[in-house]
Amino acid sequence: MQDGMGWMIIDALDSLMLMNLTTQLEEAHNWIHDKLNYDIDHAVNTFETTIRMLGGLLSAHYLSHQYPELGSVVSATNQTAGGGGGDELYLNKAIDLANRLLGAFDSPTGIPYSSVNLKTSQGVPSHMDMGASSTSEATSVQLELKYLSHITGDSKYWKAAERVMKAVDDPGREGGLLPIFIHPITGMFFGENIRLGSRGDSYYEYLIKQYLQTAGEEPIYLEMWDEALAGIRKYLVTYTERASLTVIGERPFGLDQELSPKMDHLVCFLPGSIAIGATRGLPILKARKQPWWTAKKEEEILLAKELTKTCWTMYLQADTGLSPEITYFELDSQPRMEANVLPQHLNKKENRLVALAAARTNGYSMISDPLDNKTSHWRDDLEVRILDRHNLQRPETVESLFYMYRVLGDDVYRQWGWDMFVSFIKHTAIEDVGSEKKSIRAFTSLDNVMNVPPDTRDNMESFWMAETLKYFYLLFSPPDLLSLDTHILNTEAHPFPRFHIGDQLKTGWQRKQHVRNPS
Ligand code: DMJ
Repeated sequence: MQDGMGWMIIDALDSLMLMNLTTQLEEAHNWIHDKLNYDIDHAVNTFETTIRMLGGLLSAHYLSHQYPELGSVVSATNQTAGGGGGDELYLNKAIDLANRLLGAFDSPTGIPYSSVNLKTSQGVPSHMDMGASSTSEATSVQLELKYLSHITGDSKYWKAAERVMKAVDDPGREGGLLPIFIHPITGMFFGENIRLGSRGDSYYEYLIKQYLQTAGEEPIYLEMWDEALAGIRKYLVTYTERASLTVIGERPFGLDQELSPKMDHLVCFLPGSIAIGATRGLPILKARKQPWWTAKKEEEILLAKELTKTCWTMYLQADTGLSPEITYFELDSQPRMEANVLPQHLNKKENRLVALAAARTNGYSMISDPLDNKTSHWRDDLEVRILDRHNLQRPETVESLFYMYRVLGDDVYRQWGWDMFVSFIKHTAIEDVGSEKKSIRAFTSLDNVMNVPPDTRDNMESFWMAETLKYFYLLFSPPDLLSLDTHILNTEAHPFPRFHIGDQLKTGWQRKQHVRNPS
């Protein structure tokens, strides 16, 4: 592995294309051409390699074909036969990588092992958690595998992806909410920890995105998403004690046990997913005219707005203006849940939304009121623990700001995004001390966002360039750049086109008939 796997380079490829950074793109292209070799005797994480490497190569392939002016560094040898732009280098590398990754899915249940050796294509179980795989990791490789089947016409990737989805759905878990570990040998969930933070998050994200990916031709995923969102609202959505901020809690010991008021920054992907799920990627004014629009969708949009605001408080609470990794929220001693804030007698749907907003927010008009920086009632609802004060330059909040802005067109999301961007530049940019001109050499994660100046970490995750910066860029771009009614972005922000499923590919499985808990 002398030259490494080029994580940064490949994860950033499509950002370079979208931002028209042609010099860097040419260097990246040449490195991939000359150095990238996946024939290495080394175990890699199945999920991370799929979302970052396979996802990055596939979106570079897509953009270089669809927008040749963006991927304009193709060498003659790699050019598609017949011209028309495009670069087969990315697709060839993607196919080679995917064939190696497929060995991870060769388990008795089809649930992928947590790692895979790229040379032997042998799955490697996790060294921890009794060999169980993370639920979100097993279920967040589907968009990439399915898109590859669509491009190549080879259904083997698609089938591997669908087999996992059947395996996690078969047990028929209450409210569509899954524990965060699942065993690849037995197919049994491991523990009862249910959360939308680490190891749970992108399971939910990929339900709605799988539905959108195939232009609505796999309705099973809309059903699963609707069920899970109802489960989230029933078991996890709660409100803070003073300011009635809407929070997604965790159920570490199962749905019938106590709600934990812990919210990872990772959970902040959720409002964006709810917004594109409700409108199917359309701007809201268009979505409201569609035959499938219902009062429930309005409630979901309300929830997305409330959650985006909560995610924004995670930034606003810190002196750096940047969010810590985890925030704890102060709840009532008996946490208020949506079901118990809604007046029981309400059944007329035109009143439900108003009642929902008013009753939930306990007297505060949280949606329209700006958060007053001078008064502290909302600040007293947030607590950051010593071990959780770091910031890895994660994307989830700006990701949701991007989706909320595209769907709702409310400038407040650009304003919050701009404030966040300024804070990132101020506190995570490392200046080049050697140069005479003031210039930025790199960016870094932070150790403690609550102090100014913050302690830095000398580490930059590849999602900073793949996701966080791309979402900032897209937040301020015109809506026809990666239009959301024709694209989806994978969980690492790599864009793929939506497509029709065709005759060769099919879902191939049905949900078992469980007595599923009504919402
Ligand atoms: C990324 O790799 C992906 O967004 C993943 O879904 C979650 N973790 C990081 C970013 O926080």
